[in-house]
Amino acid sequence: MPVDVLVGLQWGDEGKGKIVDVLAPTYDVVARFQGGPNAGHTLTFDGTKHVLHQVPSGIFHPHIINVVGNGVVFDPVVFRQELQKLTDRGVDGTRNLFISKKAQLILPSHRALDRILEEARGGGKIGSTLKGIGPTYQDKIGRTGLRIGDVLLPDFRERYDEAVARHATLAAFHNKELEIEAFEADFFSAIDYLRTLNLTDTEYLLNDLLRQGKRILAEGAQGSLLDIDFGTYPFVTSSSTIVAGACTGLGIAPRHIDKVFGITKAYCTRVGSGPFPTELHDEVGEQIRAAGREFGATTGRPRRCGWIDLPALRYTIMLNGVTELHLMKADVLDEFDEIRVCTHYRNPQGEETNQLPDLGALQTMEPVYTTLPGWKINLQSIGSAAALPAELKAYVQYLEQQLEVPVKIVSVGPDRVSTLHID
Ligand code: 2SA
Ligand code: MG
Repeated sequence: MPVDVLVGLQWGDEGKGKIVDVLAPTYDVVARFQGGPNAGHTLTFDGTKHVLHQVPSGIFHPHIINVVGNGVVFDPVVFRQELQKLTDRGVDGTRNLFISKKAQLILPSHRALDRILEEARGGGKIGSTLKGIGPTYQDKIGRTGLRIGDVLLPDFRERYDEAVARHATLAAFHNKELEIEAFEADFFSAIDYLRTLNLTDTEYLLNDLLRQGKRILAEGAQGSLLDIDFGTYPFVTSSSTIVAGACTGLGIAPRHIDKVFGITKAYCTRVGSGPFPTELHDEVGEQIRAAGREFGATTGRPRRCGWIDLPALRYTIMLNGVTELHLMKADVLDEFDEIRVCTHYRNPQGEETNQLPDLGALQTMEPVYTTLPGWKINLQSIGSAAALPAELKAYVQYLEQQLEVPVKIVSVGPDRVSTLHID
């Protein structure tokens, strides 16, 4: 079964881009199945840091076919900029790149609406990345969206104008104007560029490749706790970020899926609003943020930081059927005397649970911790899993025992080479 899926088990930024980059050489295809320019996948190698938003993380490997699937919302302006950046660094991103004609197109008016709707929420803001994600998925589900394939139709401009007129009505409802004129020239020139790329029915392409025995890695964006159904709704993104999203977002049947890589940090972060039971508001949280350089790869926002949360991880491992865990950014905890792990929650009545309750209840939960000793050495210099300090090995073993899934990778630094495989 040649499709493996990689998903984030927390609120995004688990280090998925790095792992795709490390695993990519063993695959023939890397495919994005949901999300869009809200994603920021950071890859570091040969001393250079690359941040990818919409381009699949297989792009640095010339033999890999990169696919932007139908489940994605696609901003042509951001995409062109990304490809240009890659070209400037000597990477030809377009050769083996295919974009689904069924992916949804993000228009300048979607971005404008994202801002207007977020402002209208007053105190209940989602903390959107303001990339137009929510309004574009709204149009998709409302059956009024424009798709990539539409750019090939002779009446694309009319369809665009109709959509913008509809969006202007929505903005007017909030006493706002779209104010997108300044962005339109850039948008249409990006559309012209888009027409020169491989726009195709990627579900046929992927299934043909499967028949040929090719191996596909589906690259998830954001994290499972931001999933539209199972995340901390309404403080979520607008797509299916769990493994099921790979089937609908690529047109691949479940029977083709084999391994599911669940990516988690050795601690936990969140950008945007919403509940985060283990969040630290003290200097420990500050220390994690500083050591982990925890700022959004897309928006630069400081990320909220806290300890690892086992009830949340058990939940997302269950939803995704995770077959192996990858523990990221262990080196960020190098300086800590002790590492805390939230094992379960306690509600205001003193009752304990190890399940993730719904939003209202979740906000009142108090995390219950167990404490493990820190390792207090610089992990970045360690070259093999066997050489990891005993305290980190004990931490890994504790997680495996609690979560009932093996940890197969421990990452001890941002570079490709700081990725230690456990046999
Ligand atoms: P949106 O823009 O509608 O998807 O926002 C809805 C919520 O989803 C969160 N979200 C994210 N959380 C973490 N990382 C994401 N990507 C960027 C990164 C974020 C950045 O990789 O660093 O640069 O700030 C991401 N994308 C969406 C978002 O914070 C909202 O809570
Ligand atoms: Mg990110």
